[in-house]
Amino acid sequence: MARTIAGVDVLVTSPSRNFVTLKITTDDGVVGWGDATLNGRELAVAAYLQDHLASALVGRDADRIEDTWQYLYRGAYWRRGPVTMAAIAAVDLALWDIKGKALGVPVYQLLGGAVRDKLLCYTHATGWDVPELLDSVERKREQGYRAIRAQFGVPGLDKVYGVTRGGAAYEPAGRGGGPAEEVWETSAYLRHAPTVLAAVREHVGPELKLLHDAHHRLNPTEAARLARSLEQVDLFWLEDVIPAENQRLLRGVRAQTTVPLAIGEVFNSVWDADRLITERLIDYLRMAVVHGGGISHMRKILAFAELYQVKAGPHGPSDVSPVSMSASLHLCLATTNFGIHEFMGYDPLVGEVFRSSFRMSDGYLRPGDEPGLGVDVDEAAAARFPYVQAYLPVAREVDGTVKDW
Ligand code: KDG
Ligand code: MG
Repeated sequence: MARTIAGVDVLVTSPSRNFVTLKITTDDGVVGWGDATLNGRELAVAAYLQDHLASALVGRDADRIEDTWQYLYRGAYWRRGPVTMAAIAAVDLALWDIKGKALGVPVYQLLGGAVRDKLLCYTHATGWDVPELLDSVERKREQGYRAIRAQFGVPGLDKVYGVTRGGAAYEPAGRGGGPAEEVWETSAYLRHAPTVLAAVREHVGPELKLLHDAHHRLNPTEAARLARSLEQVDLFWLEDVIPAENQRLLRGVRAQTTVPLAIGEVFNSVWDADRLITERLIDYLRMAVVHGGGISHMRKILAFAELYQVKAGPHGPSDVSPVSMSASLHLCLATTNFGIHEFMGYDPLVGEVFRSSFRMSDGYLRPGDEPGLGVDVDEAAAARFPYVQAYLPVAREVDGTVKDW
């Protein structure tokens, strides 16, 4: 018997940071949750869902996940883009959650069943100078992590994105007011990065998996120089060495280095990633289910990537809500070409709103046994944390020119 979508509600909540959450309720009382968080542009996705999708969804067959995906993607005429794809992802995740709950199975069972028991995850270490960074790495090692992303300050600069001083926690979005501005100087970074990462490698020994994110700040020549200077550090990956849309230019970087490359956290559809996959210009695809159209689209992209020996290395910062984190866990459990997942962790307030059954220990993420995606949202708690304007910072060159992300 068909199960019909009866209610569509959008929640915007800010337990330490903003999240956009979609609730779909069926006529027989099953509730599914989706994530539509787009860091710094949250209200645009909330409006897309509320003003343009909600009424079109009510009355549809909740079991027809693929048909609903096609209806929202092909039917709208306007395709792709982060706002559209995050909105479609939220609907998709909520419908997978509903199907799992209705059938009494975790979502990964619906995707063919697990091909592994747990996901290897990397987390973040950050410190302005080498002693602070090593301290941060040690704290993450004590928590059991076997893979760590190391970010550090640059002499001469006041701030560097993703880097804190004095052991403070890092959060991508600054809360209250407009975007902060930071000055960036690539030459100083290129001089400094090899020494710092070599010091980290020497400190941790050969086994720990070390990663580094260049946050799209380099041109291909600078990227090749950086990668070559890091060959001996044995990085697990070097991330976002050039702006993600400059795909053809990645060939030049690739030809110069054997350091594994990861790109794609800003991608929204297979069309953003096809050249990188088919020419195997990357080793890891960073797309997240919330920004890549949900489980339905991401599983096709990962199946396509499998043909080219490109692995999934999904984005998992604090701005990917526990609902998407869990959806990504279920998808990656059932995906052969999974490599590693980012797990930045959440402020304790996030746990007051999102009750997740996944567990992180020993550097691995494991699912719970609940049917569906295994995340429940406490709506009363969500209402206690209203939206706060928050943005990623904007970087400028020393002369004031806006710099690439
Ligand atoms: O919203 C964007 C941030 O989450 C992103 O900049 C963080 O680069 C990032 C990463 O790899 O987690
Ligand atoms: Mg990144």
